[in-house]
Amino acid sequence: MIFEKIHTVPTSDELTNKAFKRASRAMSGKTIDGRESRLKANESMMLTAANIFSDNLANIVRRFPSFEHLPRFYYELTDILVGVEKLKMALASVDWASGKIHEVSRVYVGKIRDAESPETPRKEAFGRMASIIKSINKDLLFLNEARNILRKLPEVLEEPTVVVAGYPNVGKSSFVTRITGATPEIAPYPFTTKGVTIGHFTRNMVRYQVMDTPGLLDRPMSERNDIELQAITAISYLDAVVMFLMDPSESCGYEIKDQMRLLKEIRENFNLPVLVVANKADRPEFQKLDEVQFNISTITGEGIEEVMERLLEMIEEKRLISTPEPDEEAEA
Ligand SMILES: Nc1nc2c(ncn2[C@@H]2O[C@H](COP(=O)(O)OP(=O)(O)OP(=O)(O)O)[C@@H](O)[C@H]2O)c(=O)[nH]1
Ligand SMILES: [Mg+2]
Repeated sequence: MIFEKIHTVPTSDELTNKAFKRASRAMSGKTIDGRESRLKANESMMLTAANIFSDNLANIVRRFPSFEHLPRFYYELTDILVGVEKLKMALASVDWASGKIHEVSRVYVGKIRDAESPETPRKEAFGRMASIIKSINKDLLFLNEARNILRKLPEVLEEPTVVVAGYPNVGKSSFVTRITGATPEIAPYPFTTKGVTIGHFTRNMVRYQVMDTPGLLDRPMSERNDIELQAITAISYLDAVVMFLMDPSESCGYEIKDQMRLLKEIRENFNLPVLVVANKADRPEFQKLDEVQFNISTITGEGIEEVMERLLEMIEEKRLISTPEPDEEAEA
């Protein structure tokens, strides 16, 4: 998972305790007598503390993904959930503190060497370092909160994806189970209670992912607030095609005209190819509709193979459009 590398971000107190504890442990067991050895001991304590601080701070920054290289899907979700600008600023503060600690340690190496009693400048250096770290405590707390939120993002791989949309009860889960042949995993998704279901299937040695989106693409967009809309829109940055599943038997409890309206909205809000499929063809109330490209039944299996072939074709067509030919690129 993209955000899994991020460890717990320590608070300023935790970080300071750790650095000073290590610094004094580095000295334990050593006999210190004479000016030269006192000097060395204090210098070494201070450098140890400075190293612990800067290693820890550098690790915090390094473990957050670089936002420029984050897949757009995750970038959008990160932005809604914690704010990319705020994250960048907090990370910049951590970076700043690391530089500052380094500077203090450079200055105080000299001071310790020149001092009458080297304990005094070493203690002063510790004080400076502690207050630098204290000054970024709010950034550390924010980063830890961000980390806890981002870790819960669904693991959506950069694999070609079929996003299954449609009103509740039309048979989305039945379809996903049928084509993936396994119980798909459920991943939490921001602003949904049910999360997204992600399953996989392989065709011609290529692995595809199917994403069922209960609660996301199953009711009119007009009922959504801005944040929910942004969470929904993030899906359109996946390498995906949408399969809009309808239930023309209306046994799902929603009228055809409402289902049609949702289809229209998805077409308007998503810059992704949409395949319209009608399910429950086995039911007596089933009706064939002009807008529908395939009629299927997840119970009898009728039409499913044809739908799969068409979806893979659409993924391929989308690829050809969005990936420029090598010579086209050379011309640009
Ligand atoms: N007759 C018939 N019933 C079906 C078919 N596909 C699904 N169903 C039934 O429709 C109901 C809803 O199916 P689900 O797959 O849970 O529908 P869903 O779209 O995932 O529903 P939500 O998760 O609530 O959004 C279940 O009772 C299924 O057994 C079909 O092809 N024919
Ligand atoms: Mg379902």
